[in-house]
Amino acid sequence: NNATVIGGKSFTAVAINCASKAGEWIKTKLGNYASLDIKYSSHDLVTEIDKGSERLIRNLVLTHFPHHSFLGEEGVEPGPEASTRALEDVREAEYLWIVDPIDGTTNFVHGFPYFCVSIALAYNGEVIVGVVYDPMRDELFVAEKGKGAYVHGKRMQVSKEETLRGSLVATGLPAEHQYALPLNLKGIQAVAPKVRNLRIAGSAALHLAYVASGRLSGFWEIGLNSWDLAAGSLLIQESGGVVSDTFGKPYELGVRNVVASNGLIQEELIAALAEAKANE
Ligand code: 2AM
Ligand code: CA
Ligand code: CA
Ligand code: CA
Repeated sequence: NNATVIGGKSFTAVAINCASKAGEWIKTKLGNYASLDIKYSSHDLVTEIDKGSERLIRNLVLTHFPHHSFLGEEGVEPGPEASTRALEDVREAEYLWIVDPIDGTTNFVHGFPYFCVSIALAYNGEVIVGVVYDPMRDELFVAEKGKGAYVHGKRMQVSKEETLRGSLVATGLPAEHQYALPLNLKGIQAVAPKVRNLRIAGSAALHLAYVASGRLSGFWEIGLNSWDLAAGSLLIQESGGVVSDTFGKPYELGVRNVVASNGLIQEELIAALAEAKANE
């Protein structure tokens, strides 16, 4: 597919290079950085390492592709309105890089080793490359539209579990406490008794990568952003899974309330959230 190569430079190769370089640097900074800022509340944190990681990725991407657009979490004011506007501003771009420089900042800050770098490239609004890198385990998850998804160079496949009852499912505890957290607590109350068990490990993008690789059968969360979801969604789709909003509408950029799974438990998971009115 020629669309993925310009002047001999593969988009995917650049995405992988950015994610590994940023990830390796982040890892050296674990437990070893100076300043911690609070963005919105004590639940919403940012460090100089988030900003440094984003700068590194942005510089590398724009050196290779100076005419591409770039949307990174740390380039956007906090809060759902600003992030919606920021996406709308660049959504029409031909090539758009969507980057979360550290997904799982709270874990990073506490030394809990579960966070990642998430990098996606969208072409005319459709995600065509997704890379998620976990530096603590040196795990690189890579997907290209129509070409499958890989971890450690091996093709990934979603789990074959057919029931919620037999599923390990993950979710998140949103930092936004007005709307997203209460809604997701309702969802947790509804889903927890129906699944084998729940995991809330603190990185949406890594949870999505785990659904793609079959380690989890499903994931849902309320109030996420494009940089949390874009790369991981392609990983799942290219591994045979399904990503939608909480009503079952197929994933596209701009979806915030997400349900993702191996496809087999998608309806059951959506129904459990709907029954508890935990979907909007
Ligand atoms: P972050 O670490 O990049 O901020 C955990 O449930 C997930 O929620 C993580 O992917 C985390 O991403 C994200 N998250 C943290 N604070 C958030 C906020 N204020 N609004 C939306 N998502 C947030
Ligand atoms: Ca953040
Ligand atoms: Ca994030
Ligand atoms: Ca982040």
